[in-house]
Amino acid sequence: MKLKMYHKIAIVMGSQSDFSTMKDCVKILKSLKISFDVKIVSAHRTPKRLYEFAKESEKSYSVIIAGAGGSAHLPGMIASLTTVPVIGVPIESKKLKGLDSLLSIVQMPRGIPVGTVAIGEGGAINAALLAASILGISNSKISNQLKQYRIRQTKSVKLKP
Ligand code: RP5
Repeated sequence: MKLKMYHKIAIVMGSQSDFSTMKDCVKILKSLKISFDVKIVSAHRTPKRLYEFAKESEKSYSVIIAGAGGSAHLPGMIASLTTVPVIGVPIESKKLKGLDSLLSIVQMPRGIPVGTVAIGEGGAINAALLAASILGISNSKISNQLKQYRIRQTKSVKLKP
C-alpha cells in the first residue's frame, strides 16, 4: 500500500480579528520553510465553508491549526469531519481573556480529539512548532529546521539580564 504524505499545513481562524494572533503562527511556519494555506472559516458565520474545507482537508493537509475565540467551536467541528490532526489555538477574547476559548477547545468530549495549546500568541507559536514536529516524523528537512530553530532559541538566551 502506498502511503500518501502531504507536508502542508492549513491555518484557519474564525474571524479576521483572530489574525492578529494567528499571524505569529504564519511567521513560524515561514521561518521553518513549511508550506501552508491560511483561511478564514467561521463555524457559525460560514458553516458551509467549514464543512467543505474539513471534508476536503484530507486531500491536501497533514495538520490543521484552527484558532477561535469565545465559544470557539471551530477546531472541534473541523475535527469531527476529518481525521487530519487538529490543533486548536484559543484566541484571547475581550470579555473573558480567552478562558472561554480555552475551555471550549480543550473540553472536547471523548471520541473526537483536538490538541489544545495555550491562549493567545504563545499558543499560536506553539501550534506551528507542534505541527512542524508532527511533519518532522516523516520529513527530515522539517525536523532539521526545527532543530535549528531550537539552537537559535537557546543561543538567544543571555546568561545575564
Ligand atoms: C469567533 O468569534 C472568532 O474566532 C473570534 O475570535 C470571535 C470574535 O469574532 P469577531 O466578532 O471579531 O468577528 O468566531
